[in-house]
Formats: sequence, C-alpha cells, structure tokens
Amino acid sequence: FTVSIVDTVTFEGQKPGTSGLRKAAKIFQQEHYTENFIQAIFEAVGDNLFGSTLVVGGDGRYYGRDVIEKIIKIAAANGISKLLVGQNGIFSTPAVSTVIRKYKTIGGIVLTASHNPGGPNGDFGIKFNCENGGPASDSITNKIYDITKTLKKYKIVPELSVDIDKIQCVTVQVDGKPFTIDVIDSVNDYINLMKEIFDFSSIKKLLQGNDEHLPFKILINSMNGVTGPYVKQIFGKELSVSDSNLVNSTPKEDFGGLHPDPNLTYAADFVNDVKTGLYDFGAAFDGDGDRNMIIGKKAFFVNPSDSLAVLAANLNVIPYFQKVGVKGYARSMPTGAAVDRVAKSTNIECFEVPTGWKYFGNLMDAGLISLCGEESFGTGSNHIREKDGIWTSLAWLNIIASHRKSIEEILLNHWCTYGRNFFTRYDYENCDIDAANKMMKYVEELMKESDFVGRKFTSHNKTYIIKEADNYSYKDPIDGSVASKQGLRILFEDSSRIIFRLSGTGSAGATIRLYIESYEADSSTYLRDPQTVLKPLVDISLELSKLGEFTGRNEPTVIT
Ligand code: VG1
Ligand code: CO
Repeated sequence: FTVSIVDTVTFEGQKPGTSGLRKAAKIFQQEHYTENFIQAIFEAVGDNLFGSTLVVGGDGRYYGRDVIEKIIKIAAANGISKLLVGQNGIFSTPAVSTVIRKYKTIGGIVLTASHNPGGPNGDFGIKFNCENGGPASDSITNKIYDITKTLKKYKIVPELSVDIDKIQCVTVQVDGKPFTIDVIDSVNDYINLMKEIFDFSSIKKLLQGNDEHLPFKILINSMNGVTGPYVKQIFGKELSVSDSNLVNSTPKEDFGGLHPDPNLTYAADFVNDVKTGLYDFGAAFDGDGDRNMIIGKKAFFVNPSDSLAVLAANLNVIPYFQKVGVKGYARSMPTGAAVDRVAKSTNIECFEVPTGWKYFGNLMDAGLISLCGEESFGTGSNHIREKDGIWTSLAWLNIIASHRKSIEEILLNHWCTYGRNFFTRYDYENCDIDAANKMMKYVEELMKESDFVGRKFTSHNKTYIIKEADNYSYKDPIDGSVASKQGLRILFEDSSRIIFRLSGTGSAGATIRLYIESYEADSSTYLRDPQTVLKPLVDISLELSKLGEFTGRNEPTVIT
C-alpha cells in the first residue's frame, strides 16, 4: 500500500468541548471534515506516534463505521504501527480506557457523542484519550484545535480496508513498513477487570436469593446504547440475570430513536417501569456507557451527588479497594458536596475540579484520589480514567449485597449520619446563544458590584446571605495548569450554592445549567422532595439572573 497526500480545505469550529468534538453527524459527513480532525489529532501527538499502538472504537452510532474506516487509512499513513479496533467498531468509553491501560497504548479514539441522540439527523463525536486512558487535557485539545485552523493536507492510504466485524489480526505493508490492525473482542478485557474489582459471587447470591432473602430483582436499561453487549455478558452470563430484566441491550445506530441520556426526563419510561414496584433496583446507562442512573424500589431516585457520597462511605466492602486502599475523593465543582462530608469524617482528602472528567486524570495518576464523580450521572474510580456506568451499578450491588439493605434504607442511613445535601439541576437546552451569553454576562457584572457580597435574599420565608461569588477557576495541583471561567458561583453563608454554567457538549444553541444546593441537618427534612426544599433558592436564582427575561424560557427542559 502507498500513502497519498490530500489537499484539503480548512474548517472552522473544530474545537473540542467538555468531552471531545461534537456536532451533527451531517457536519462530520462533509468531505474532508472528519479526515482533517483525525489528522490534527495525530499531528498533535507528534513524534511519539511513530511505531505506536492506538485503540479505536465507539458507541455504535450512525457514521461510526465509516469513521473507523477513515481512521484505519489515516493512521496507516501517519506512521502508527498498530490499531486495536473493537469488533464491529464497538467499545464503550470505559472499555476504551481499560484497553488503553491494559495494553499500554499511546491512547485511543472514541467515536461517540455520548448521551446526544444519534442517527442521520442526530449527533456524532470524536474524542481523543491519552496513554493514561483518560480524556486529553485542555493543552492537548487546544493544540488539536490550533492545528485544524491551518491544516492544508492530510495523509491517507486510500486502498486500505479491513473487515472489522471479524476478530482477526491483519498486517499489511505501507510504503515498506508493517502496519497491523488487530480486531479484538469488545467486551472481554472490560469484563475481566470488573471481575477483579467486585465480589461477583456475593452479588449473584443477592440477585438469586436464598431461604432467608427473596431474590433481589433488577432492571438494567442500556437505552439501545453501547452497554448492551457488556450488560448481556456481565448480568446475563456471569450473574444469571434473565434476559427479560436486561432491556434495550442491542446497540442501535440511532438508539432506536431514544435520547440515550439516563435522567428522569429522557429515561422516563425506565423510571415508570421501576415505579410499578416490580424491581428492587434499576440502572440505566447512556449511549457510550460512562453515565449511570441508579434508582431503588418504586423508582426511589438516587441523586448522582449522593451516589458519589454513598460509594465513598462504603468502598471498604469492595474487594478492589480492600486490596489497593482508598486515597482521596474528588467531585466536579457543581456536584453536591455530600462527598466532602464523608471525606471530612474519615480524614480523607477531597478535591474540587471543573466540570469534565479530564480534570480528574492528573489527581488519579498522582495517586491522590481513588473515587470521583459528577452530578451529571457520572461516577468512577481509579480502575480506569473515565467515568463508568456499569462499574457504578456493580459497586451499588456489591454494597447492597454486603449490607442487605434497600437503596432507600442505605440513603436514609447515610443522611442520618452526615446530614443531607439537597441538590437539583435545571437545564435550559437549546437556548439562543446570544441570549444565554448576555444572561451570563449580566450575572457576572452583578457579582462584581461592590455590595454583592452580604446581600440578603428572602423567598418563601427563607433568608440567604451571599458570602462569596466568583467565576470559578482551578489550578491543577500536579501540572500547575489553570482552567478559568468554569462557572459563576454564588455561595451563601449557610453553605448553600447557586451555580450558572454554559454546557460544553451541545451541538445546537446554548444550554444553560443552573445548579442548586443546600444542606440540612434536621432529620425531619430528609425525606422531603428536593424541589420543595430548594424552591426558595430556585426562585432567587431565576430572579437574580433574569433568566426568563433573557431567554424567554419559563421552564427548564430537564430537571434533575
Ligand atoms: C456534561 C456534564 C459533565 C460531563 C460531560 C461529558 O458537560 O455536565 O459533567 O463530564 O457532559 O459527559 P457540559 O459541558 O454539557 O455541562 V459525557 O457522558 O457526555 O462524555
Ligand atoms: Co457519556
């Protein structure tokens, strides 16, 4: 095979967001668009690329196969020695991270737009992960973006093509040098890792029941995303869960029309199935398998910020942590601070980072944290460098198997020990970009007023006094890099918080996220609806930001 050099046109706006480059599939389908971005990734990696191995796979969404074919051709032309490709092009995001780490490759390319809808009219995305298995840092994604701005040519081996549906290892000669495409099983390495981490036999006993306990009934919903094959293997084969309890577990190019985002709005059908009372536990995962939603009997909702805190408080029952020990914890800034309280009571360090999993990587690599999470239905540990949906569901089951308590009991106990951090997030999706920017600017200017700190707000008989306000900025303690403008924070004297942020994962318009948190130590409040408890702060946020006036929106599109 021989390498061709193609003259290309440069494209604007190939700037990776919170988690890779995400756009409408149609944009990626433009001639040269995808090739340019792949070439830019390779150029950003630089000389280390020569002779290296790279992992490639994705969530099975529309256009993924075509892009894998392009990556094979462009990788061969750019001096890479070997690709590890998931069979059928399938790898969940956590599986890519697992495979990168296991085979010590230089990194991987993940083809996904995560929880964004797929199909010809949906979104597509490309994400680059580094040799630690985690999402590339800002410095690398900025470099990729800079390269796209002036890219004039890309290298490609146009005739090269390999059947990725078949497990096989093919070596070809490209301009006299060997290039290998190793198509590997998409699930094996990940499943072996899960079996090392968790106590599968105790989870199996929980699920099957015995003389003393009824079987613990679970419903696992893959939302037609990538986790299907993993779920069938782990829950079906290893844990003997019947097929009828594992739903939407065949990956579909368009997710069967679902919006594969495991939250109360987009996974409402799943929540309703569990509301029937037929199941003790429900878990749903997003398109690429890194997010999770956990609910208990009758759909008792586990807020992701609480999920993180409960996991932190119970890691000691999980074999992996018994073996490697527990270092620190971390959460993204908008995530509810419940985990901070667990950390404090056990004298373990807790870090706060900006939104996006890439910010946890350095802390993990330096051995400072074992567990981390985000309010956006993401939790994970240092077993890999991505958040991990299936891992989270197994962690919960391992904890339940060990305590033999329901999810509701576990949470109630947790709140009785630590108090409850009530948390909610309002998303205003697809707003006018200008309007959203104006609102953010308005709030930021407001925050700069000299008497802003100390201002009092009263709503529904509750009074809050502002203690601090800023546009969040983070300095990475390991490499000293600074991420600024990460969200407008208004902190109150009673430790309540209001945060405004613009999403960095959307593909159309602007999404405003409003995060609200308040702490209660009075046990009579613990079972109250967060929407009621947080109503005063929601009203204060909307009033102070004039969000309705700026955007014309009276209601959020999603409430968590
Ligand atoms: C969102 C979430 C963030 C998460 C990111 C990627 O980002 O808020 O917590 O890390 O999605 O998750 P943003 O910028 O839209 O708020 V995933 O499952 O889309 O890779
Ligand atoms: Co995801």
